[in-house]
Amino acid sequence: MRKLDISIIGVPLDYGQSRRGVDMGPSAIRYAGAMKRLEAIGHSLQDEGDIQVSVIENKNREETNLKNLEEVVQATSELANRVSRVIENGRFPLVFGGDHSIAIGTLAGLTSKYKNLGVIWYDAHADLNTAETSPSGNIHGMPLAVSMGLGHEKLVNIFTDGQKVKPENIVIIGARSVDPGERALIKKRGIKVYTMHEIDRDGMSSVMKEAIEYLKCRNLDGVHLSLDLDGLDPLYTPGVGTPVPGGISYRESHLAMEMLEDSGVITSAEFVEVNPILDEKNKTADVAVGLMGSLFGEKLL
Ligand code: 4U7
Ligand code: MN
Ligand code: MN
Ligand code: MN
Repeated sequence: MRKLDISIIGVPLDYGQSRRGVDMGPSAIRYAGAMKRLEAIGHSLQDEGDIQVSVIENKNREETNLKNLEEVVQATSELANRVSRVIENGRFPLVFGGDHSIAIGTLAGLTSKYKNLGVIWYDAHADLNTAETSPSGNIHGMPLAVSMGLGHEKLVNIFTDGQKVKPENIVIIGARSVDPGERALIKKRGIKVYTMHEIDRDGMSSVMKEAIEYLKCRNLDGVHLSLDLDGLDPLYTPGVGTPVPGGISYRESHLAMEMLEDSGVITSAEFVEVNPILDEKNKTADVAVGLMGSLFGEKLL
């Protein structure tokens, strides 16, 4: 097992969507014992604290249907800087959200080191909307499109200009709520998606085996895991803002994490969309920390 120097970065951001409370995600995940859990496995942990999220008092806000654009730009720019500093110091970035718009910053920061980065997007949603296709105007439904260089220029040009991730280096796992514009983009760019259909039909073991092999054939210099807790069925993770029934089970998710750990491909990770206000006794944060255990090498025996 790899012994890692892990740096935790919290991002208390809830401006990427419309339900308050997900800004308390980082506290909930810390409270659920993330540090101790990973230290017990043998990793060395450092908590870098939370990045500062500001309310921007800008009277001349530009006309856009993107909600809280300036706030999301500020927080994700700051996060990109922090992530790039962590990897420059040879440490493994582990980011706690916050809503999924934070992935714009994480992926941007990772490009300071990784020039051919792979991404595993574990989510009920594809997060491939742009201002034109978004049904909601919520930026947490856009981070994967932004990282491919599509969307509002202020988001696309965070940290460095343009595309951060190639569409053929992305694998989405657990999709079951995909908007028409997203579906068109998936087809057009040939993005690899394992929906719930493939997980039901072939089993998680076969899906993860294929996903890992697909990424291994792509000559990547790193693979980022972006895990939205709504990828799991809301039975297991009720504390999320956009739950979709018919999701990935608890055991399937642990298996997926264990297979990623066995493969040794993951070089950074983030756990997002934990909303303690919508949760039942911190259940969702507990599941997040359990999954981190499996991802970082905790064994049953
Ligand atoms: B999450 C949605 F319309 N697609 O764009 C949108 F269904 O980060 C939901 O995956 C996005 O939780 C969910 O608003 C974003 C909607
Ligand atoms: Mn989602
Ligand atoms: Mn998401
Ligand atoms: Mn959500």
